[in-house]
Amino acid sequence: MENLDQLRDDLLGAVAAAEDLTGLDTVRVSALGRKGRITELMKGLGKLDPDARRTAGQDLNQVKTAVADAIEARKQALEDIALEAQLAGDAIDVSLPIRPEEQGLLHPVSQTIDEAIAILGEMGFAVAEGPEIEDDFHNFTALNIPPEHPARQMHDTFYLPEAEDGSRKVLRTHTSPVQIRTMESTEPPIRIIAPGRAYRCDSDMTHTPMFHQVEALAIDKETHFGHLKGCLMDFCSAYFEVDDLPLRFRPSYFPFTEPSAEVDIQCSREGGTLKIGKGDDWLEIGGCGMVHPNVMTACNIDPEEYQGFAFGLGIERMAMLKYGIPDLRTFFESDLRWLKHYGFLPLEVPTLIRGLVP
Ligand code: FA5
Repeated sequence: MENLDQLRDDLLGAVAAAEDLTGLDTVRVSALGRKGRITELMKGLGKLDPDARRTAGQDLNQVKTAVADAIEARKQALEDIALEAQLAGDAIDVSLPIRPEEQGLLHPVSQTIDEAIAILGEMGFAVAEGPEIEDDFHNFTALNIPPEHPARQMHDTFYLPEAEDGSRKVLRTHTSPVQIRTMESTEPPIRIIAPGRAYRCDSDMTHTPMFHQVEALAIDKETHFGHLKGCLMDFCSAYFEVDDLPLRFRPSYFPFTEPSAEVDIQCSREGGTLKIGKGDDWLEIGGCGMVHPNVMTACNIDPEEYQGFAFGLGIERMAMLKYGIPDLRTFFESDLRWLKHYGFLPLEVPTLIRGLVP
């Protein structure tokens, strides 16, 4: 029988020297596994005579127990070391500076819509809504633009695929269909505004394929063009925060209003910047007029009893002028530098105290 003291010392030394759980398991297999050194000695006990077997058996069992206990103790110690290392790696260093947090800003379109609603709301207009995918009747026909009418070509329309009945819906080309939907469902007097998106196949410095308008409709008895002018002038002075705003009504044509005008604001574009109220240029911000009797009749409102005015202003054009943004296409490029420069703090109440760009 091998020298058991030597064997025990060898194995306990190997257990103590195991640096990780894998190394420790190798020692365990070499000692106690199926072909381990202790196991082999156990198998050899049977060849000894009974007295020698008893003594050798007891000695061998002591070695086996000592080695097994040492392995268990070392295993526990190695697991503790591994846990300590993991905890040390995961530790939170409270002295590190916090990561910078990005704060979102309101897009100038949202800010302008908020401001327009605040001012027109104060004047007594309520907000109305309509679908962006509109039928031909509400976008054109009820607005006195029958099929084949040349005015349909003024709106570079996005058409949806033809339905089974041959009709084709459109992406609304303006917010004016909300006028029709409101007149269909509401008894006069009416005072609504409809801010929202509109779509036209158009793109240059002052046009984008998707843009926003705010529509206004007022229907009452004895409403006249003076009301329309006064309302628009008061709105523009409040929005642009300028008392003697250089604004002009330019005679124009819309099939759904008569008479009709376009509203222009004086501006300059010198040096690539847009400035309101200076220079000899004009930027159109919207169209307006007295609601055409045919439109009232299509909505079952008697034009002999009621009159009304309506206007539709381009939100981006209003923002361009107020904040000096020269190219409308930049509104929708999602450039973070642009958004940071022109954006507004989200929790700011729609404000009228913001000054014009110098
Ligand atoms: C209209 O859309 C009429 N519905 C406005 C109206 C309403 C007239 C009620 C009378 C009564 P117009 O096509 O001119 O009109 O557009 C009105 C304004 O929308 C323009 O002055 C401009 O400010 C803005 N606009 C039109 N097309 C675009 C575009 N592609 N991109 C950006 N803004 C646009």
